Amino acid sequence: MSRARFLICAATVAAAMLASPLAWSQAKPQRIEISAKRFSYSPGEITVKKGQPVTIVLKSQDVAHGLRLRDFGVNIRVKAGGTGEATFTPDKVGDFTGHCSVFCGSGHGSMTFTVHVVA
Ligand SMILES: [Cu+2]
Repeated sequence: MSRARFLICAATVAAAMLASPLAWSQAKPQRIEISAKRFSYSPGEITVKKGQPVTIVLKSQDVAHGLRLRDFGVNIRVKAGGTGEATFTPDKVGDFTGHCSVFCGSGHGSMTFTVHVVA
């Protein structure tokens, strides 16, 4: 093997070793369970990292509910007592408000959720 070829080979191996922990973390989103009950979410806010994929698992404790996060193109809808999930990768830092996306009664309009995205 020529010296140049060896160097290219070594560089490829090093790059693969550096890249693999990242690939692993992206393949395993952080799972966060949220329960929905008229007319709030529990927890009502979460903090996640920019660039780190997250799976939100929404569980209804009573009637049908939803959770829409417009900023991240997420809309989870669940039936009464049901569970649903969605995965997204926050691509911007800030505080974002989500809303219930299934009419669930008198307090539906004020049923909100906050996502804090940190760097
Ligand atoms: Cu609702």
